[in-house]
Amino acid sequence: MHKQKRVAAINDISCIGKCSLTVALPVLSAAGLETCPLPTALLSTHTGDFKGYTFMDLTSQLGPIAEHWKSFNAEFDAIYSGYLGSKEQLGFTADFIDNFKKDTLVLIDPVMADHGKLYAGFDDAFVCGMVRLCKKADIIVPNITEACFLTETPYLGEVQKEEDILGLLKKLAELSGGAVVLTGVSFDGENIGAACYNKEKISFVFSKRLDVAYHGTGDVFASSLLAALMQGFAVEKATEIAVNFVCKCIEQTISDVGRSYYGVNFEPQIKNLIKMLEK
Ligand code: PXL
Repeated sequence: MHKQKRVAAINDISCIGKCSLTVALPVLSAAGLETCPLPTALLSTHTGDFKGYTFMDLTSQLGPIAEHWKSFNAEFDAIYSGYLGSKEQLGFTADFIDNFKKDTLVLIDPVMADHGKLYAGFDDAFVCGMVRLCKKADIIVPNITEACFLTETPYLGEVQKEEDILGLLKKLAELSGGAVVLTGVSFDGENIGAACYNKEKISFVFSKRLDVAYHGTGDVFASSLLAALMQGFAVEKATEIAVNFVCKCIEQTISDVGRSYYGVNFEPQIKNLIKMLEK
């Protein structure tokens, strides 16, 4: 008998731009996971680079959806939170975890910043709220910028010193109490990847840095990491799968010039992810 695993994904729908739920749903589904969206906001595009995007906050729907789910005792093998569109949604997500956690892996991607800056609409109060939410996680997946905001560390830049990364990982692990997978780590500028802090053990996975920047790679990373964790891989191996998948998706996108706002072309690479997830 095979019991299908179910994930609750708390994240936004950005209709164009391949990020958040338009990445999480196909990636997790491809991994054989039932994925139940809790949409935090509806946007015409993501908020980076595009001008004049629409934004509809969906906070008022989240409580009633969770209440309905609770009324028939819906259960989740994982809770995955990404882009939370308001401070109230931090509170909602904390309550959702308290109400539904039961043999459940809680993965929190503290989406709020990149390249040294907070995304549009986020402020210091949101960062403090995110610090509190991270305490409920079994695993957090910040990029370097988010990690610096969470730990009140001055931005470490696109290339970092190993001692600074070790210090950052320890602070993040203390802050969350769970495992940490830190993305955007580069010691030499030539290779880029992720650092893993799991039960006091630190490991790194790198791939070649390609001289491009695409939106949504954090979502591709977190979704494929969760897919691998749900498949039973250890955090270190799951990190390797996620780094390799993101690298393949970026390579896939490079020849599609002029589309850097539109996220990565992960779809043609899904078949490779499925292969990587085979045990
Ligand atoms: O990929 C992160 C993300 C998710 N959702 C929205 C965003 C961003 C990054 O800019 O704007 C709406």
